Formats: sequence, structure tokens, C-alpha cells
Amino acid sequence: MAQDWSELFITGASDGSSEPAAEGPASARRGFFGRLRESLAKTRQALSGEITATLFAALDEHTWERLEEALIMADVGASTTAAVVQTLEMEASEGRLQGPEAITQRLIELLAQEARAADGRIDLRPKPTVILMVGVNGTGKTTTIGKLAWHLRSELGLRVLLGAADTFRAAATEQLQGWAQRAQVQIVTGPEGSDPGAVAFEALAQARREQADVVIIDTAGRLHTREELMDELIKVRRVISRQLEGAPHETLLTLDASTGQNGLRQAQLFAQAVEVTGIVLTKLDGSARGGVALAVTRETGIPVKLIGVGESLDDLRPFDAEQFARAMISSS
Ligand SMILES: Nc1nc2c(ncn2[C@@H]2O[C@H](COP(=O)(O)OP(=O)(O)OP(=O)(O)O)[C@@H](O)[C@H]2O)c(=O)[nH]1
Ligand SMILES: [Mg+2]
Repeated sequence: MAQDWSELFITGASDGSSEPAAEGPASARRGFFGRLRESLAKTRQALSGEITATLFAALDEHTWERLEEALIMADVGASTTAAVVQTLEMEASEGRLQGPEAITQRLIELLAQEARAADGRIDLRPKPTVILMVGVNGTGKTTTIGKLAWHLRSELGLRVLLGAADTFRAAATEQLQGWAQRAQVQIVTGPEGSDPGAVAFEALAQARREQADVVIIDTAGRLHTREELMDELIKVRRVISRQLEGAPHETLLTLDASTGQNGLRQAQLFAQAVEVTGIVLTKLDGSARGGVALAVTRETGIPVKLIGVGESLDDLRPFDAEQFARAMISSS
């Protein structure tokens, strides 16, 4: 759970915390919160017709039904919604929450609690740290890699190398090359149609020769239901783990937020195949189903580590449940 970039990454600092971000923390947080609220506009619009102060002005069973419906519409998920609404109703009926404002605040707190994961951070202490990016076609793997590489290089000053192991889709390598250029990081490529494992192998070898800090491996998009494609992914992972003990250190799964609850099934099947360590929830800016961010951890056991809120270099953010719940619900 990280409010900003400096809290997301564990770097080499001896106390285990990371270096301060270049941006001033307080103003950066305010700026970020504003941007997050903007990105969640669609989700909030879907909710705010229902979750207004007037909803909690007079409490009866319709209040809780309407709240439940609104949260489910925003894809918060049935079990998360049930848990949150039950607690809220109980606390309100016991008189522990006085007034609509207190109930709204408590709602945000409870949603955040549901989404809080044991460790949503990314450990960058292994040298090199290997990050494997996986996910269904078009969910944002390549774009996320570009944004992440840019951030690691420009904010943390790390040497980043990309591995273009999507040798399957035409122009996938060129696309990643474009991002490497924009992020000003190195890239290892292979011929179209070649073995993706070989590209991953070469990327790691070069990273070790050149003492890169982080290697990020792109992979071809695949449906979680296609066994032969999942087997290929398992092979790529095996190549990496044989070459470097403990690698891949992170396996990040991109989920398109607009697929809402369907994304959870994808997460489960990818996790069975390649031990996913974190989720990147992408395209939150265009989705009215942002609530899924708050359900995904409870329902898959995998922490959301990053969120994508647009298509440009600085449109990737650390995920913080409390901040997210607040941006999703409150109108100020
Ligand atoms: N609005 C928005 N668009 C995004 C975001 N992330 C990715 N995209 C767009 O989604 C489309 C697919 O992104 P890619 O990064 O190519 O997805 P991919 O998973 O690598 O796709 P394949 O390699 O074909 O499986 C592109 O048009 C991106 O610009 C995001 O956070 N917000
Ligand atoms: Mg791609």
C-alpha cells in the first residue's frame, strides 16, 4: 500500500525505506489526488447519483439496499460489498456513527480496509531486479512497461533494460522500442517469431554484463484460457528463474479496469501459471468500474501495486487503497 512512489519501492537504503522522491511529498500528493479524482470521474459519477449525503440522511433498509446496488454497479464485487455494508449498517444502528458525513467517512475507511494487502510494495534491492509483465491481449502490458521504465530511470536514477519477449505480435517489438526511446532506456530485441525465452535470456545476460538495476520483460498477450499459450509463458518464466536465482522477482499482471469483475478470473488463472506477485489495474481513466480495484485483492489474494490512468509516460501511479476509496466516493 503506497501513497506515493517513494513508498512503493524498496530500494537499497539501509533502513529499508526508500529514498525521498524528487517531488515535494505534500504538494505531489495533493496534485496526485486531484488527478486520481479526475481519472475516477466515471466511476464516481456512477456512484454519486446514489452515494450522496442525502442517502444517509434518514437510515432505513432502502438506504443499505441502495448503497449495495451502487457499489455493485461500480464493480466493488458482491462479497466485498456485503462485508462493507453489513459493518456500516451495524455500526450506524448501534449509534456509533453520527450523521451522513461520519457514515461516508466510515464507508471510505471500510472499503480501503478490504483492499489493503499485506505488502503492495516492489523490492528493487536484487541486482538486477527482474520484472515479468503478463496479461491478456491489449490490457496494457507494453504501455505500463514504458511508463514504469521512465519512472525508474528519471525519478530513481536506475539503469533500466527492457526485454522485447513479445516476438509473436507483428510490430510488438517496434512498439516497445518506441517506449524505450521515450523513457530513454536500453532494450534487447529478437526477430519476429523467434523464441520469447531466448529474448528474455539475452536481456538478463546483457543486464548482468552491464550491471543494469532493473530488467523488465514484455510478453505477448494471451487468453488465460488458452493452455498452450499459458505453457509458453511458464517456459519464459522458467528460463528466467534458471538463469538467475530468485528471478523473476516480480510478476505483474495487467488487468483492464473496464472488464471489471471478469478480470478476477484472469488473475486467478495467470496466478496459477506464473505466480503473479502484483496487479496493475489499467485504463481506470475510461472506466466506470473502478470499484474493482477495491475487490481484486480480497478476491484473488494478490495486491494491486500500480494503477494506469492514461496513455502517457506519467500516467502510472502507485495504488493506495485509502486514497483510492476517497477519490472514488467523496465529492471533495
Ligand atoms: N486510457 C488508457 N489507455 C491505456 C492505459 N494503458 C494502456 N492503454 C492503451 O491500451 C492499448 C493497449 O495497450 P498495450 O500496452 O499495447 O497493451 P498490451 O497488453 O501490451 O497489448 P498486447 O501486447 O497486444 O497484448 C493502447 O492503445 C494503450 O495506449 C491506461 O491506463 N489508460
Ligand atoms: Mg504488448
